[in-house]
Amino acid sequence: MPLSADQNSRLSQRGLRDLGDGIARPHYDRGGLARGIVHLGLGAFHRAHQALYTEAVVARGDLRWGIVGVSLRDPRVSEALAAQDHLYSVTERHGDDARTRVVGALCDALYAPRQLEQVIAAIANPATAIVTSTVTEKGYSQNPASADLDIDDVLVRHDIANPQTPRTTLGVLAAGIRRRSAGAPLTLVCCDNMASNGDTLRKLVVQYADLFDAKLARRIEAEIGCPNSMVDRIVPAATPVSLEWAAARLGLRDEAAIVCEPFTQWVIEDRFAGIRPAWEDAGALLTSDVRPYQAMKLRLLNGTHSALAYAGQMGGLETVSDAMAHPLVGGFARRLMLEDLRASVAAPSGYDVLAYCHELLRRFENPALAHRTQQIAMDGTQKVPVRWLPALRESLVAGVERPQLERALAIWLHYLAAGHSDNGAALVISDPGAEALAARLRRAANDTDAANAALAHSAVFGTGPWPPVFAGRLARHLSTLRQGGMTALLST
Ligand code: CS2
Repeated sequence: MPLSADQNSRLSQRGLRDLGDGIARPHYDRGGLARGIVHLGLGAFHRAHQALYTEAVVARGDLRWGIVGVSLRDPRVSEALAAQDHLYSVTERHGDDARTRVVGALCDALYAPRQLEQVIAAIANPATAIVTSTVTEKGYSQNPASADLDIDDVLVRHDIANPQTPRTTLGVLAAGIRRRSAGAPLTLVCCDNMASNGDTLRKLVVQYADLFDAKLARRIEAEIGCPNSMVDRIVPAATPVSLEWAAARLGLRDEAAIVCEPFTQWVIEDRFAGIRPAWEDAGALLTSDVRPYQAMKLRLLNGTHSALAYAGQMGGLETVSDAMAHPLVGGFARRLMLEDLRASVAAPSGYDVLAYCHELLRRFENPALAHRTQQIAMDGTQKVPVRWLPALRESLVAGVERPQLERALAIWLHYLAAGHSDNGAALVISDPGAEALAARLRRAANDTDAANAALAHSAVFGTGPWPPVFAGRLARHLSTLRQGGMTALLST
């Protein structure tokens, strides 16, 4: 603990010298940073993931890659960062081990609804070669049933009518690209947990642009790079407790402090329109095909995470490590990952998937991370179709039963319909798409109707039919859950 620093004063450029010796910090000239990257969605994940890869590149002397961060929905992070010279700390913790670094690569933090002109100008700036994004699955205005642009969305309609003053991610991107001069190559790197995330972003932004400026749409198709990427690091949202902990460690207040796990991975398709940071020097893997990595990570990590989240919520288990320590829930998560999900994954070449699974389970058990099951449970109607349903459908087509995955699905549906945990505590469900599905479940006359009504909800389950035997098993699970809760289902 640094003795000279005052825990009540704020992290700042000047305050860097007061930090304790054990805390890494930027030693390069921050004032000399060019603004080569714009990032949309300035949440904890970006700051603990892509920004750290960039920080390592900048620290090696390539000052072209300062980041202009943009918040699209909530001003709090950009305000907190502006008040501390855009510096923030990242502490990697596993058990009792902790390593802290203050990151300097962020040059600016804008709040789009208030500073839209600056955001558009930053994307249009010829020095900007990359726009990265972490705006969550629902931030791309995609219609889940068709996988195309959701043209009925009110914000999309607003942006099509007012392309100069957009509110959506796609609208902001298109407005910036529209203003860029020709001959300044730009690459969009989508870093959200979606299959073929780069291809998806390209399709959506082209569909959006086509609605008001066909020339712009053709230009995006021809000139903009959209590599797919797989991102991985467990980064829980900050809490008052984690901020206090960071302040005690730094000896300074850091209102944007992050506490995350040590593990980090980034696999990016090497398909850039122009220059890019040498992220491989910081450990990123640049490769020609990201899809096997994406499928492996979305199914094994995110798929198991979602199951832990819903079982955890039903069992009153606050964090992922609590859920892993619960004999029934932990055992269920292990079998789900090691048996059902692993069998559905084709390994990337040279990859030991079993070792990957064991490492994942160890990461989930990390007691130093308060990763709340409620956080992971958010937006299930966006996550489940990516994390569980492809594996389930492929297996059913092949005539293979996936008992753990089917139980996970039943627990999620029960969670949506019940609205309270097994011991009666009210659940906080944060998912704009949930109500439509929950209403179908609640209206059903019995469990068979409920299973059929859920599977017919195309926004989540797609338009292809599901086998009746599978619907029958799901109905039986729903009935067990209704009568005895999650514990009864996982004890069978
Ligand atoms: C989590 C992810 O909140 C969630 O849905 O499953 O944020 C997960 O922690 C990251 O994808 C890990 O890389």
